[in-house]
Amino acid sequence: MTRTEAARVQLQEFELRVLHIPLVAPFTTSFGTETVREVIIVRALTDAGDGWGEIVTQAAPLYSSEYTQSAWDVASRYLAPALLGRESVAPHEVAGILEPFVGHRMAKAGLELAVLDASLRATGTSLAAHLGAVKDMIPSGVSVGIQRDPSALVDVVGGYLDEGYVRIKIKIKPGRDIDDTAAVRNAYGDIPLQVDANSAYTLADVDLLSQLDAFDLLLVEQPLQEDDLVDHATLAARLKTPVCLDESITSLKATRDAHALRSAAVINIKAGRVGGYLAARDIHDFCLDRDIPVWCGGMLETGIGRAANAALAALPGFTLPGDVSASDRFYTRDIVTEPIVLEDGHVRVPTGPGLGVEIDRDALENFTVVRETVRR
Ligand code: OSB
Ligand code: MG
Repeated sequence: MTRTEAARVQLQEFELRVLHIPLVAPFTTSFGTETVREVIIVRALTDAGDGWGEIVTQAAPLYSSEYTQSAWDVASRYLAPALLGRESVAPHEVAGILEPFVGHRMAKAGLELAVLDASLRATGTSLAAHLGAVKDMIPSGVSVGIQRDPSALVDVVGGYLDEGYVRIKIKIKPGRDIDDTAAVRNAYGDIPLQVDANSAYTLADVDLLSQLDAFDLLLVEQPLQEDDLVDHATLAARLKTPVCLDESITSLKATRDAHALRSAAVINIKAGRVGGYLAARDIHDFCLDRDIPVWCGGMLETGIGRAANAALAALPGFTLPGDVSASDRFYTRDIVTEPIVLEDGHVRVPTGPGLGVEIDRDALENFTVVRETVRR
């Protein structure tokens, strides 16, 4: 694996924005429905040029404890000032500088990405090359929200299969699990299929969850709570379907613990959830060494985070298709000039410097609802 250096940069200011971007269709999970993507976009202004990042928090603390206002507050009050207080910063130092502040990993990840982008643009290196990517195209899966009823779900899934997505993930929750899964399996035969519960069950549901074993799923994602590593291990021992963790994997340490406890056979890696793309790479490396399959999760990223996810998913250990789908799966208008598209079921890994995408300034302005600059 070739991994390249990133330059030190002198940070001058961080510009933070809250964006409201309409979704093409409502997205429903076990924790709620979104119709607009509320997201924080970060611009790092440096002596070497600008860099862009995305804080993937959602409007409310339902998927994780972080949410827009918590991320905004901690980023503007503590994280950005800590970075701006340094004479110069290299991307690999960002996590250490922000380490004293407990938690808030999505906020940290967004700032780190902006620094990485500025630094890599300055040296002419792509994020993919910097992380150690070995592919130029990655297979693309799609995460499908809960629909009105199983037959509506079958229709929506059919649309994505027609577009060429190579793996389908459906969201489930109590009362919308076995029948939904059966409907999709029966309609489309042996397509690569998996389910995501977003923590909607408890160990008391083990008999119900074992009914999923009949559907030959790739995996069941995060059936139990974020801190239920022991219960996930108990459940995993009772299921034939591999258990995959998402919410529980908050760090390399959590990954180690989950592996030691046998809580999961598969790991979903999301850079935001683990505090950044460099921490995500470390988790990838740990899993690759131990033959633990990983895949790249998503948080309805804009073109900024989506480009970075494509780079991450090109690392050699990402052996399962991830949730890195085309931009038009969520958005009619993205905030980059060349949004990710689906090409024969795959998405292209950007090769330009840094993120390898350019910001569509008009779109960015149009979707901005709040803006603040944090100076040295
Ligand atoms: O659990 O993977 C999840 C979206 C928001 C929060 C949590 C999750 C998701 C998705 C969508 O499943 C993934 C994507 O396509 O971005
Ligand atoms: Mg998930």
